[in-house]
Amino acid sequence: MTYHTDGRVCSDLDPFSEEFRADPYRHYAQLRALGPIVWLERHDIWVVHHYAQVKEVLTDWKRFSNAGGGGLTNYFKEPNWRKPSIILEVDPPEHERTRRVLMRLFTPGALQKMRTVFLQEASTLMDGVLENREIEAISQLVQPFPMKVFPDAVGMPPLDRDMMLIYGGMVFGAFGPRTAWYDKLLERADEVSAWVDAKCERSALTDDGLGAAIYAAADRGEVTHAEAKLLVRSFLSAGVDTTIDSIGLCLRALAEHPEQWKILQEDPSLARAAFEEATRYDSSSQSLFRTTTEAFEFEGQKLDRHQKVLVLIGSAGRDPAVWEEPDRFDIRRRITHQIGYGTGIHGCVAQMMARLEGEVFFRTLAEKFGRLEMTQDATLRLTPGLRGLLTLPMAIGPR
Ligand code: OVM
Repeated sequence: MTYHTDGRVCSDLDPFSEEFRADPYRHYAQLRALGPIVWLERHDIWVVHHYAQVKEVLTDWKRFSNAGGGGLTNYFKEPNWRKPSIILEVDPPEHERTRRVLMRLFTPGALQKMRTVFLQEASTLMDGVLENREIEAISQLVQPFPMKVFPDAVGMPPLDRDMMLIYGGMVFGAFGPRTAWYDKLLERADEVSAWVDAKCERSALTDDGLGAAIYAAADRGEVTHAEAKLLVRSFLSAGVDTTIDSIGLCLRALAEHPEQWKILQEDPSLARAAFEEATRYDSSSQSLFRTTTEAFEFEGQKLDRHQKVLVLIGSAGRDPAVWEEPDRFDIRRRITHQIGYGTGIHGCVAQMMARLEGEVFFRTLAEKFGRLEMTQDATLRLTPGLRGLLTLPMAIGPR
């Protein structure tokens, strides 16, 4: 239902409902048809959903702040379940200092070193998986890869899979509305936060990983040691579930488009392009939040101070104003400007590492796998702040 009050375009669509998230792209098209900015009465938030406005909001950090929180909870008005992130949930000038420390970790040299290790891990993992003919691809093939290479790169001992997925579920689940599901999820918040905290201590890290490099920056005075610990926490928060879900969705896209899988098999060097296209076509990160810092007019609508704005990057990836046949998954698409990692000063700081994980995963898959078919429909992992698969049953075979 759509209506207009005080010149506002309003809608009762709920991007956090299971129904919406089961098939978001159809609903994005409905929203795009309503105009550049729409008021969502279910949550009292604004939403933008065209590529142009998504980009504009993400670039304009002065009027669209991150200090109001990464999710629906408005930090300007209410407390949050965990200490705010000191990189995601702060604005300049504070943000510059913390961002710089993390940005420096992803030099071409550092990524090159990771690449060698990732290739080895992917190869070992996939050889093992290929001993089967039928698999549940999320738990057997997709999850194990980031779950291994990510903590190794950070310098952490192997992560307890269940705890890690519960924590990730909390971080991204708490980006959504306070429902019964939310309360249930956060029942274990104290226990899980304590687990994560312990993982981020300097003494729990090796001395040659990304975590140690963050603490070394603290030794040099670039951040405090307490901040270093929170930056390691940001890695753990943003680095595991996101890549698992992205790889899972890309795998499904390939299985659903056998002609694309064939193209990739014939030329595994397309792996990076395939992963990039999947990040446009069906991204694990569908939405982000910003909060207005003042009252102003935007696209003819009056925005008040401290209002939440939902930024649908998943819809930007399907905007026909920018993409030819946006609903087509095409790994040979010339794609240089998709914004599944966000953009601007808060654009994913580890996006080159994420791309590397995807590239290595799908290159190795293309080199080793022949048969790659879904045997049943996938089931969705229904975390409000993140899109991903819970299960993906497949029939597989070597090439
Ligand atoms: C953080 C954090 C958590 C979740 C996502 C994210 C998309 C960052 O704690 O810094 O970036």
